Amino acid sequence: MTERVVVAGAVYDGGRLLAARRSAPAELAGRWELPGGKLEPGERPEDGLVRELREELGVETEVLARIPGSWPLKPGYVLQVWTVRLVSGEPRPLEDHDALRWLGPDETGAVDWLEQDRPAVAEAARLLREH
Ligand code: DCM
Repeated sequence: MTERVVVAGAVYDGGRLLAARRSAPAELAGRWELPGGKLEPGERPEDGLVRELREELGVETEVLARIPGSWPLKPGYVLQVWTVRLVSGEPRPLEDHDALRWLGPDETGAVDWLEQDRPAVAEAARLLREH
C-alpha cells in the first residue's frame, strides 16, 4: 500500500511562524499544528499545500523549500512539511482551526504542538533564527 501524504506549511511572515489550533477531530482539538491537509491523488505537493492554505486560512502563499523528513501519522499517512511565504491576505481560521498565533523564533515553545509536528517546528524555528 502506498502511503498518503499530508502536506503542511511552516508559514512565515515578518520573521514569525504561524501556528494553528485544531478544532477537530476531538482527539486533536486544542492542539497546535502547522496548517495543511491531505494531498489529492496525483496532485503535486506544492500545489496541494497552496490549495490547503487557501481553503483553511484564506491566504495566497508561495512554497519555498522542503523541510527534510517524513513523519508517520495514523496508519497509512505521513506528514511532510515545506517552508512557505505569505504572499497576500491575513490568515483567518476558516476550516479545521479555532485560533491562530504568530510566533517569533524564540516563542515556538509557547503552544502545545501535535507530537508529529515538533521536529519540523524545531527546524522551522532554527531557519527563522538564522535569518
Ligand atoms: N495532521 C498533522 N499535522 C499537521 C497537519 C495534519 O498531524 N500539521 C494530521 C491530522 C489529521 C490528518 O493529518 O489526522 C489530516 O489533516 P486534515 O484533517 O487537516 O486534512
